[in-house]
Amino acid sequence: MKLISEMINKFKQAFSAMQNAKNILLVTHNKPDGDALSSICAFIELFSVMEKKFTAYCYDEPYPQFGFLPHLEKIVSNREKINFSEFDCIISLDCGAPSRTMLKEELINRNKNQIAIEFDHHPKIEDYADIEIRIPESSSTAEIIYKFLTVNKIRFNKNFANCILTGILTDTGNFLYPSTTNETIEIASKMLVYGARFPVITENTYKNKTLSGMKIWGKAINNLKINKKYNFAYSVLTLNDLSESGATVDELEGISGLLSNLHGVNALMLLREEFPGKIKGSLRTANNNIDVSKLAIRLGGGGHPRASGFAFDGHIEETNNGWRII
Ligand SMILES: [Mn+2]
Repeated sequence: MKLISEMINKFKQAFSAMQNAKNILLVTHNKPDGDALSSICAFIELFSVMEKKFTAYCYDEPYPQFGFLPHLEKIVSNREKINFSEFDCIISLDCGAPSRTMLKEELINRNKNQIAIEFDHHPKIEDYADIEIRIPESSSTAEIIYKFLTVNKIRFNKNFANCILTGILTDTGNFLYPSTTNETIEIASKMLVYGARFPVITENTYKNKTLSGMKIWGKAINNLKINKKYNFAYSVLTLNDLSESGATVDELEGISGLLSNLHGVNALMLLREEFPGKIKGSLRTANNNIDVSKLAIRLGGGGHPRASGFAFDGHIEETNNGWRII
């Protein structure tokens, strides 16, 4: 396991802060994906083993497809149930930006005796944590948690294993995205030894498409075009595409990953109007010499060099010579 000593120290510091804490708040990002939920469930497992008092919070209710994760039912989504000042330790997981906790104000204005610990693999956006554990080269936050548990000599069990493998599989598109390293696969393999159930995870996270979901994926493939000058592929999903397919916004997850299988292009962009007047964009590349996050940042977003996103106000309209954004 490659880790610099600074990171090992942070892992130890974070663990001792957790040991000293009286009441811990765990929080992951809104619209939680597999990595977000796996990360929070892994910590619920840890604090159950350690017999710590904690509350796990996520602004949006977890999607039922993740019901196979241990402790998922313990995640609270009712903001009223959270009295922020009660906690002496706040742990944010996989959030990218503090705003995605949906508790940004509270986090930024926390009391001096409230320690904030951040675990994340997204590039840094804002400084707010007392202990910032950020490894942008990691495939997933789950992979970072594996290292945290290992450094602190926590005994792995089936629950940890299922959480960590789920985070890795969902954030790497089952090992297909370029964020997958030999270490990622090594960790995944260890998780199988500890009892993670690979088929259960893929059945629930990957092989779970509905007819409307398949149709919207088909639309995105159908709308795919290539700009020959820049060898740049792009596709759009209009409001109309979404309503015709009957797909929900959640079912759009993973489309850009699918489109990025297109061979031989420099990069790919997917624009989708999920709500009237609100456009979301994702950028992907398989080319190590291209950093799509630079373009995403120019467009007000951010992300990783190989996978980033942005959002802006506008409306996608189909014209005789392609699409237009107004
Ligand atoms: Mn993640």
